[in-house]
Formats: sequence, C-alpha cells, structure tokens
Amino acid sequence: MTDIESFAVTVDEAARRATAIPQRTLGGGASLTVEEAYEIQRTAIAHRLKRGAHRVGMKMGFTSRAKMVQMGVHDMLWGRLTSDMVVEDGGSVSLAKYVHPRVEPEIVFLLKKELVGNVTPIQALSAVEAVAPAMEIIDSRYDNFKFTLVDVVADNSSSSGFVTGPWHKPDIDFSNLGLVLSFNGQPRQIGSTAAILGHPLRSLVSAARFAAEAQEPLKPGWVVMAGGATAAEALTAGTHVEMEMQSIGRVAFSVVP
Ligand code: OOG
Ligand code: MG
Repeated sequence: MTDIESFAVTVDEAARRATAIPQRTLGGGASLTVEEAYEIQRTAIAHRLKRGAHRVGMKMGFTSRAKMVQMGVHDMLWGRLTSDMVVEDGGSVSLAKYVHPRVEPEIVFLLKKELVGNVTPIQALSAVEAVAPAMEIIDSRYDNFKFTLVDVVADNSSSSGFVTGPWHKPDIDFSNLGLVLSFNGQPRQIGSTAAILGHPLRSLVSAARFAAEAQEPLKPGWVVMAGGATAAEALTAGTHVEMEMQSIGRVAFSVVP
C-alpha cells in the first residue's frame, strides 16, 4: 500500500469506528503537502462510497475569522458531503457515533446548475436554487480536536454531519442575516452570515474554484455548506440544538447518548 492509501484507511476507520487517532499520525504532518492531504481525503471518501453512500455536496471551512481563531488554522479548506452524513431537521443524533462532536451555524446553498471554475458572484448566484439555515456537525478524528492544515484536510475537514432547514428562494439579501445558535433555549453563539467572507456567496465562488482544482464539478442537486459563521460548540447528551436565522427560519436537532 502507498502512504496515501494507508493514511486514507486510517482516517476512514477512525471515522467509522468513532475512535480518535493521535495527531501527526499522517507522516508527521509537515511532510505531507496540501495536495497529498486532499488525495488522502478523496481516497478515504472513495472507501465510504464503496460501502453504499453517495456524494451529496461540498462543505467549505475556515471562511470566517471566528472559526480560524478557534482552531488556529487560517487557510480556507473544503470537504466532501455524503448521504450518510445527513441529519433530518428535528431529528436526533447519537453521541455514540462521534468522537467529540461540535456544532456550528452555517448557511447552505442548493444548486440547480453545474458550477465549476472561476466564476463571479453573480454567476454563482445564478446556479443557486435555494438557500437554507443549516448546522454542521464537525468531529475531528484527531485527539483533542487538534490538527494542522494537512491533518484536517485529510480527515475530510472534520465534517461528520449536517442538517438543513427550510429552503428559501435566493431572492432575498442573505449577505447579513442575524443568527442565534441555542442549546435548550439558551443562546450559545450569536452572529451573522456576513461573518462568512463578508458575504456567503464568496464561499460558493471559492467552492467552484476548489471543485475545478479537484476536477469534481459541483452538480445540480448538490448542497454547498458555506462554513461556520461563529465558533463551534461542543455537543452534550440531552441538548436540544436550534439555530434561527433572520428571515429564513430555523433548524434543529436533539442530542442523545
Ligand atoms: C475544521 C472544519 C472547519 C468551518 O465551517 O469553518 C469548518 C474544524 O473546525 O474542525 O467546518
Ligand atoms: Mg463547518
């Protein structure tokens, strides 16, 4: 097995078994290039697809300062969303499936047209069928949720679940929508979609560029998660998690042991 293949098996197994792996498992971190890290991610997800899941979209990460500061990584990154990561709005998630999950408020795009390459914000918007409030469940497979850029990229950029709320036509100005993430009715994070690169559409523009680099165009019917607008919050059993976004509604789930 090449290193890429064995590293891919390591991160895939860690995600599947919900067991943490030590930091620097992947050849000492610094010895991998970002390109190699994305190749590990692609290979690890290919194993998941072989088990029957299918690709449903893309997640962007480190598109807000709050997220970069919380994790100490300052480069934008992306990951692959698969059908087994979908959490129903109002559904429940079991902590048993994760290592040390966290949740973060995002906005999500549903695409109606293929999108790839260097596009303008207007071109990106013309590929959007709808937008919705959303939450991502991130769960780094690394001990203590600590990683370098290449570590986290190899680990599908920590993505492990996502929940989308009611879809809204993209005919509203979603550049600066207030949002509140609450646990059992108590606000935990307050922010705005403007925290996402100044305008979440810029995240979709970047997603199209990353998709071109990976030679995996964004497909009609896929969703693109724009990235956390605030720092993430750790999930604990017995918590009802809700995120309300100004003008477009709310999305929720419950955490069970
Ligand atoms: C990495 C993923 C970052 C976001 O929305 O910024 C991310 C992590 O924080 O573990 O999903
Ligand atoms: Mg995220």
